Amino acid sequence: MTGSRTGDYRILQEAALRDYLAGLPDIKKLLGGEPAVWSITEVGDGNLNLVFIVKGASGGIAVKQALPYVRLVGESWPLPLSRAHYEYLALSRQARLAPGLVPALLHHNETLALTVMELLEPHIIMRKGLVAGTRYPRFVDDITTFMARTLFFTSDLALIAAEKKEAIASFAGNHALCKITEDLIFTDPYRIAEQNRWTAPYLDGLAASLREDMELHVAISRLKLKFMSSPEALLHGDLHTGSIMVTASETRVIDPEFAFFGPMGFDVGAVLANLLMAYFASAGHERAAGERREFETWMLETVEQVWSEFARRFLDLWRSEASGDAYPVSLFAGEKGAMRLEAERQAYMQRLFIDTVGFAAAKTIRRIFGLAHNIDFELIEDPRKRAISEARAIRLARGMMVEAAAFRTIADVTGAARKLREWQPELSG
Ligand code: SR1
Ligand code: MG
Repeated sequence: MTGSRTGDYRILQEAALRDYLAGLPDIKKLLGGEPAVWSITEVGDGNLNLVFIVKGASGGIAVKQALPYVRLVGESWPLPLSRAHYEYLALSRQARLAPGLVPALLHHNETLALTVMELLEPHIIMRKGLVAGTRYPRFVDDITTFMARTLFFTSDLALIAAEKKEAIASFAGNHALCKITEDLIFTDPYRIAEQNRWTAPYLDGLAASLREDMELHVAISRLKLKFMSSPEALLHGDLHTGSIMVTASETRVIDPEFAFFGPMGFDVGAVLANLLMAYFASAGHERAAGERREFETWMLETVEQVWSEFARRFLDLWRSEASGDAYPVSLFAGEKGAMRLEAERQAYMQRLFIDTVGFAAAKTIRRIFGLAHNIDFELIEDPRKRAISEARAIRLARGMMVEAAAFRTIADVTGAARKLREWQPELSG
């Protein structure tokens, strides 16, 4: 499966990619027919890479190649190609831990920073479906299975200490991608930064207030420290709804190039934040007032179920599959030990919930005031309407970040979101 290390990196445009793929016997066979008539389309709409869809007479594939710079910004922002290696490593591990929930890997070439994967069709990027108001009945089961299994089985609850430390080391080189997160999520939205942007002029006042808000600066700095210094488990690292492809009956998690060992709440918070943003954006996509109420009800139910099902699955794994060096069995013998350990499991989940709430808030604020925005809000054409949706999301996020511990349950979060849906913010301009 792994390609050769010979030759230098070069960006493969259509002709070169065709030749390259034609030289891979298994891929050539899968595509079928003459390479000259394969259709090759560049479809990458993410911030970093090239993505091609290639179709032949009998099949299709997706090809992802890392660029040596940030695509969204250009060559002025170099970025190591090694992220393709970490993405491949993460995908391989996720495929073992959560079978059927990531795309199948067909070929990888380290030198070209290129990976060939199964073509996900008719799957679409979940974010696009949510903007259109589509509900996904498999989503809760699939994403909570993915998170519970990938996080639990890469944690000290499942791994012995030596394995865990080796695993941390194998992802430690992905620090350039971590630095993007450290800057774009945990720092820039709270200071003047060249690449920040927001819905001006309506959110000018809110942007300025974020830069003055010392309680928020303390809270985001605590989260940043936790992100940098808590290698709890192998994270996907960028688990937003643009990294999830869906149909009504299937879910696939893609793009783990930000993978590293970090705090579990960062992944869980990413999913919750992006669902909450889709919820707040929904009002801005209405053509008639109230037409998306049922969708919005489903969104908040989904937020609740994502946390509760994740927690249930994670705890079940802990009760039945714990084989790591943490919480030695010998320290929790007998009925008394079992009861105390169960109480500790509940306390652990409560701490994880507080982390999740905080990270979800950080993920929300960065999409409204930082460099990289999301189409949930961006596709709201009327900037005033967009600003109203964004201001509601920010009000919730500030509370979640500064008073994370006041949100005892996920229903506290959805309850606050539901109330804010009716709140009319005062806008600038
Ligand atoms: C410069 S990269 C901007 C963002 O795109 C990725 O999807 C990550 O979320 C990153 O923060
Ligand atoms: Mg991505």
